[in-house]
Amino acid sequence: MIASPQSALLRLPGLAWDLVKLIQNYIDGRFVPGKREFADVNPADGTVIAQVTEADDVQVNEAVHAARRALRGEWGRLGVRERAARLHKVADAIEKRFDCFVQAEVADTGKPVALASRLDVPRAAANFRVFADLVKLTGLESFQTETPDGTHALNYAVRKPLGVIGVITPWNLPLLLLTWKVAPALACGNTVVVKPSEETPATATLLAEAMQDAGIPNGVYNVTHGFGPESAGEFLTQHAGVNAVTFTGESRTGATIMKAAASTVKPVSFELGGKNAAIVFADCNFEEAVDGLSEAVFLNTGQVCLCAERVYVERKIFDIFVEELKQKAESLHPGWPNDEKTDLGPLISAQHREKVLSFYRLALEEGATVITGGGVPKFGDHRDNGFYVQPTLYTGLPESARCVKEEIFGPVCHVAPFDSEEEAVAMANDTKYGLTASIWTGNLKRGHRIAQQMNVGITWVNCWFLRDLRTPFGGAGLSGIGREGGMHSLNFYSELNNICVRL
Ligand code: NAD
Ligand code: 6OH
Repeated sequence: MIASPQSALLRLPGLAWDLVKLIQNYIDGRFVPGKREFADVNPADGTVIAQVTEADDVQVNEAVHAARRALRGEWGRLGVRERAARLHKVADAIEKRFDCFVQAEVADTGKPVALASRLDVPRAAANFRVFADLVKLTGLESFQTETPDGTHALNYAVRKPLGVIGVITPWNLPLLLLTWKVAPALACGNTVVVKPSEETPATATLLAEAMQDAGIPNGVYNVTHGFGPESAGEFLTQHAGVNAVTFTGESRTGATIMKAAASTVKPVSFELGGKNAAIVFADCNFEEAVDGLSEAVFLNTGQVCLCAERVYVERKIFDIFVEELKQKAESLHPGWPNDEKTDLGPLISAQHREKVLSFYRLALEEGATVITGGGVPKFGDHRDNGFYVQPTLYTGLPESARCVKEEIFGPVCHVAPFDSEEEAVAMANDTKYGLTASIWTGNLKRGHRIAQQMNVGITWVNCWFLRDLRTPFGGAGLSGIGREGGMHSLNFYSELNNICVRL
C-alpha cells in the first residue's frame, strides 16, 4: 500500500480510529481546504471518520476555470495515442494503490472489503483501460456522396472534446460510477470537474493522487466536495463554463439538474433510478435463478440501481422459490466490513435507513405478508450505532401498492406470482422507470421474445449485472436520458464535426 497525504490516515472500520482526517478539494493540481466542513460518517458504526471541506461558489468557479485552462495546455495538445497511454497509467496507479482505494471505499460506505475488492476497485481500473483502448482503436463513419451534377463529395466526421464536463455522482458505487464517466470524458480529450456524493468523498479524492502519478496535467481532473442545492452540485450545474453535465443519481435530482443545465443549453447524460423487475419461469435452472436473484436483490445491501425490487415468479414454483430466497436472505451475514464472513453491509446513512424503514412500515400498512426481515438487526456492539437493516422479502401486495411502485434502494423485494407470459410482461412493464429487467428461463426462445418486449435500457437473460463495457448502458422513462458505454460514451463526450469536401 502506498502512503499518501490523503490516504495515509484512513483505517478500516471496525478497527480503532485514532485520527480524523480532512478530505480536501482538488483544484488545478492542488489539494485545497474550503471555508466550511462537514462530517464523513462510517455507516458501519456511525462514527465520524473524517471532515470534508465544502467547495463554495468561488472554488467551483476556480475549478471550472482551471479545467478550461487545461484544455488549452499540454492536455489539449496531446494526440490520442498519448492520451490513451496516460489513461492506462491512471489504471496502473489505481492498481498500485489497490488497498488504499478499497479501504477508502469501505470507510465511506461500510460495504464488505470483499465486495469493494471484487467489484468497485477493479472496475475503476477497467473503466480507464477500456475507454483508453476504445478511443484509440475506433474510427468514425465516412460517406462518399453523389452530387446532382455527377461529381462526388467526401463526408467524414472528426471527434473533438466537448470541453469542461461536470460529473455528479452518487454514493452507492462511488468510485465505479465516477470513473465510468471520468474515463471516457478524459479519453475524448475533455477536462472534468467532479462533485462526488457528500456521503462518499474519499475515493474521488484519492483518484487525484492516481492522476498525479499518471502524469495527468494539473486542471484536467478537479474535485469539488459538497452537497446539491446551494452547494457545489448546484454551482457546477449552473456554471456557464461547464459544457456538459453527466449525472448518476435519483430521478428527482435529475429533473432539478436538467432545469439548471437548460439556461446554458448544456447536453446532459442521466443514469437515474429504477424499480427493476425479474421474471422467473418454472423451466429455469432453479438453483441458478435463486442464486442470481439473491445477488440481484441483496448485492451492496440492495443499493445498486440495477437491483430487482419486483420479482415475478411463475405460480407453479412460487412457494418453493419464495422459500429458497428466504433461506438465502436469512443466510446473509450483516457485519463489520473487514470480517471475511460479512456479505451484507449497512445502508449508507441514518437518513437513508429511515427512508428504507419507512417503506418497511408502509409495506405492513399496505397489507404485505412479511416472509423474512422487516426490521433492524441487533449486534450488541458499536454496529448498533450503524445503519444496518434486515434483508427483507414481502409477498401479497397489490401491484398498485407504493412499495411495488416506488424505488426503495435497500435489501428488499416484493415477490408476486404470475400465470402467463403476457401477465408477467404486463406487470414488469407497469412502471414509470425503465432501467433493467432480468428473465430466468430454460427456454431461450422465450427469453429473447420477452427481452424484446421489456421497456428498459438493459435486459439480462439468465444473469444479472453481467457487464461488457462496450455495450449501451442507461434507462428508459424516469430511469435516464441517453446511453453511456462503449461508443455511446465516446459520442456523448465528443463534439462531432462532419466535414464535407467536394471532390
Ligand atoms: P442523489 O440524486 O441524491 O445524489 C446524487 C448526486 O447528486 C450527489 O452527488 C448529490 O450531492 C448531487 N445532487 C443532489 N442534488 C443536486 C442538485 N440540486 N444539483 C446538483 N447536484 C445535486 O442520489 P443518491 O441518493 O446519491 O443515489 C441513489 C440514487 O441513484 C438512486 O435513485 C439510484 O437508483 C440512482 N442510481 C442510478 C444509477 C444508474 O446507472 N441509473 C446508478 C447508481 C445510482
Ligand atoms: C448502479 O448502481 C450501477 C451502475 C452500474 C454501472 O454504471 C456500470 O457501468 O456497471
